[in-house]
Amino acid sequence: MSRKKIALIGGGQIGGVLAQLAAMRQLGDVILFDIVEDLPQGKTLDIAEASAIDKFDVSVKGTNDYKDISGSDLVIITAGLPRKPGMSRDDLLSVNAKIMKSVAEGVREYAPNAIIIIISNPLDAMVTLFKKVSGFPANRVMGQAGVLDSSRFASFIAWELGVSVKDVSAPVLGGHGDTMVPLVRYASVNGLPVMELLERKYNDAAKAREVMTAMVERTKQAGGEVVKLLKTGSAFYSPASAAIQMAEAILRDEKRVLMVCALLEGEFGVNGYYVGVPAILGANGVEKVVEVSLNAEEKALMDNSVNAVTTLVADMERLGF
Ligand code: A3D
Repeated sequence: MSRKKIALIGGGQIGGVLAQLAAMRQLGDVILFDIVEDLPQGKTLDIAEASAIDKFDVSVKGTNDYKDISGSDLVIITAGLPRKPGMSRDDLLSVNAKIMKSVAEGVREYAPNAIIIIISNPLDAMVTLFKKVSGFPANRVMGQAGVLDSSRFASFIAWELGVSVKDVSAPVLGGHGDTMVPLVRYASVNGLPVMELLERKYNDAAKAREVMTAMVERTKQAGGEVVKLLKTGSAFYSPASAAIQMAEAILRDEKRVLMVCALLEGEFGVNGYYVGVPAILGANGVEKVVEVSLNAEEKALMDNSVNAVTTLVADMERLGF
C-alpha cells in the first residue's frame, strides 16, 4: 500500500503543529503550503530533522507552489487570519473569505479528489465558501470545530469531577461561535450521566445546575479565554489535535462518530447549511450524519445556533462571496 499524502494549507501556528502531529503519527507524507516565502520550508525542515528522534519516515516538506499538493488524499486548511483580543470570529469574515476563495481554487485545480477539513474562521462560513467554490461533493468537504469544542467541555467536566478525561464524553453541536450547543443531557462519564454525578457530589441539585451552567459558558467562551491570554493569535495546539483526530479517522477508515461541521440536507430539520453535528468519519469522508433526538430546550438552542450560521452565510453572500 502506498503512503497517503496530506496537504496542509496555511503554515502558521496551527499548520506547524498539524505537520508535526501528522508526521509523528505517520499518517502519510506531509506537504505544508503557505504564501509566505521560506516559512513552510523552514518549519518542515525543523520538523523533519527530529525524525531520527521521533522515528518517523514519512516525508515532511514545505512549498509556496500549489503544484506540490498534487495527488493529496487529504487537505487540512488553516489559511487565514486568527482573532486578536476583543475580536469575534465573525470579524474575520471578509479578509478570510478572500483567502479561502483563492485556496479553494488552488485545491480544486491540484487536489481534485482530496477530502477537505477546514479550520479557518469563521468556520461555518469558510466551509460553505470552500464547498461553493470547489464544487466538491458534501461528503468530501467538512469543518473542524465540534471535536475541539467537545474536548474543551469534556476537560472542564473531568477537572470538576476529578475523573480521567479519557472517560468523559461531552458532545457540543451547532455553529462554531458563541451560540454553540453543549449537550448537557448527553454528557457522560463512561455512560454515567454527568448531571447525576454532579448532584451527588454537591448533594444539591441547584448547586449542580449552577456548576454545569458555568462549565457550559466556559466552553462557549473557551476560544476567547485563550485569545485573551495569548494576546497575539488564538488557540493552536488543541485545534491541531482535533483536526488530526478527524484526519486519522478518515485516512485509517475508522468510522468514528465525531462532532463534525457537515452539510445538512434535512437532518436536524436543517437544509443546505453547514452545522456541527455527530457524523461517521471514514474513507469516504463524512459517511453519515448521525441524528439524535433533542428535547424542546435543546432544539431551541440548536435553532438559535443555526440562525447564527444562516446570518453569517448571508453576510458573506452580501460581501459578494
Ligand atoms: P496563523 O498563525 O496566522 O496562520 C495562518 C497562516 O495562513 C499564515 O502563515 C499565513 O501566511 C497563511 N495564509 C494567509 N493567506 C494565505 C493564503 N492565501 N494561502 C495560504 N496561506 C495563507 O493562524 P492560526 O494558524 O493560529 O489560525 C489559522 C485559522 O484557524 C484562523 O482563521 C483561526 O481563526 C482559525 N482557528 C480555528 C479554530 C477552530 O476550532 C475552528 C481554532 C483556532 C483557530
